[in-house]
Amino acid sequence: MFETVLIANRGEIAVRIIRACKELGVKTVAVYSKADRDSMHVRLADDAICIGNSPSSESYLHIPAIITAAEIANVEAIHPGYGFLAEDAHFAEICESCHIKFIGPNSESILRMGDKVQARQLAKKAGVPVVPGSEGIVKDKNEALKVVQEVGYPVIVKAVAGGGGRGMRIAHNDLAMVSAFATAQTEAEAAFGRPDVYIEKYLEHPRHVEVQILADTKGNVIHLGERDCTIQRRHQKLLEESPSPAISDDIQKKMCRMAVRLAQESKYVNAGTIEFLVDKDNNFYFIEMNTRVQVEHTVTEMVTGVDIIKEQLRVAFGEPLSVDQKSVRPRGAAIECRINAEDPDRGFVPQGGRVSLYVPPGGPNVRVDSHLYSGYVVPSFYDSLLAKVITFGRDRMEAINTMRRALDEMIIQGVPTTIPFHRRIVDDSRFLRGDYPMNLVEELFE
Ligand code: MV4
Repeated sequence: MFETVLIANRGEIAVRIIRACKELGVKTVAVYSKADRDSMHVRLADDAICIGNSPSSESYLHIPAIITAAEIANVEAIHPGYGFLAEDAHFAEICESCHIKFIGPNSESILRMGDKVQARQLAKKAGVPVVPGSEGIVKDKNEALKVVQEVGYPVIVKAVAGGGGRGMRIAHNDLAMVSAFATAQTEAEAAFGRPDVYIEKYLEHPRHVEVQILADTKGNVIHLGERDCTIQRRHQKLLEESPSPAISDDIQKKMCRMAVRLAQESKYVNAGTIEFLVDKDNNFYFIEMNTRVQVEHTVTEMVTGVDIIKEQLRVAFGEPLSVDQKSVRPRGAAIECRINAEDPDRGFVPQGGRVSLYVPPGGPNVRVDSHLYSGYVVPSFYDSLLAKVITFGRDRMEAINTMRRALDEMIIQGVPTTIPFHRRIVDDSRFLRGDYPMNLVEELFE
């Protein structure tokens, strides 16, 4: 196993990775910006190097500073976490060329799956259902109107270099199509440096269900079941659960089988997530693949008992997965609530500040992944995630009851949080029935 690993991230995921490393006897090197001098991941790591000023561009996104820190600390590998450089193929390539193991897929996989049209074509080739839509990139509005003739309105225009909902535009008729197409191209150019867009049939009120896969360098590819991430607000996931309450067992089995097939076909290695949409007729369609560990990996860990970060470290070191498909038997149900420093009653506006008192929930079947402590100052330079509360139950209702109890126990004073939002969601009748629409949040809060 590696001797020393650098964590090129911050906050709760940096703490999470340090914990996995410690349990494997791996030494850890934290990197931090000036704003994060007093943060938890700096305290927990064996060593810590300041890599620059507070803005992400001058620290967590500053590749020369991170590589320099890795060289100085003489680490064998870098774990990128999620966000920041986790899906930056250029960064993975630089690690490879500096003989520093990038803990994740190789740069070629990141590049290919980051191109949403290539990913879609790969899925099609692997026999994985994709949303009806354009073959590839749609060059101009005439081509766009031709695609619409085949699939019919409504359609959604998506950025090839986008993902996670960024740069998407919906159109319900030709007039709207023309402007949506032009706007999506302009936005894609501005946001991703590539104006290329593609078109899909717009699915009304789909469920967002994703499959966790793990693949090692020995040809083993397994899935760890699915997660339902339908409760989002402006493409930000707020609550995730496993298993999905919205799909039948046979759909779930087919979806997981398809996810494994796509990973095999694309010779994927390490942890990855295959995202699907499920429509109201229970058809599922591949939309994109994430080549990183995700915030919500925790609910999969709770129902399978597999430590996904440890598997990432093992695979990166060249070891086989410590589990095979037969030994993965998800049981029970798990729910994760993302506690953000945002005020749900003021449009979820992010707000930093000093946490005067932090009392996490505890007791049976409660897990809290967080970097908070009493007195911690939440910087306003980074995303607003403060903590993830994850609860487990033998069935979904038990997990919900435990979540309700955990949220009532949790104290975070000094900054506004989304705790009241989650408290309302876990009491909402549609949520309790498990048939919540994708815009439940907008309906409840706006
Ligand atoms: C869609 C869609 C409807 N039709 N694609 C893309 C990124 C992913 N995070 C959500 N995305 C969507 N893609 C087609 N063809 C609707 C969404 C969507 C969504 C889907 C399920 C649950 C919540 C959602 C929130 C915003 C957008």
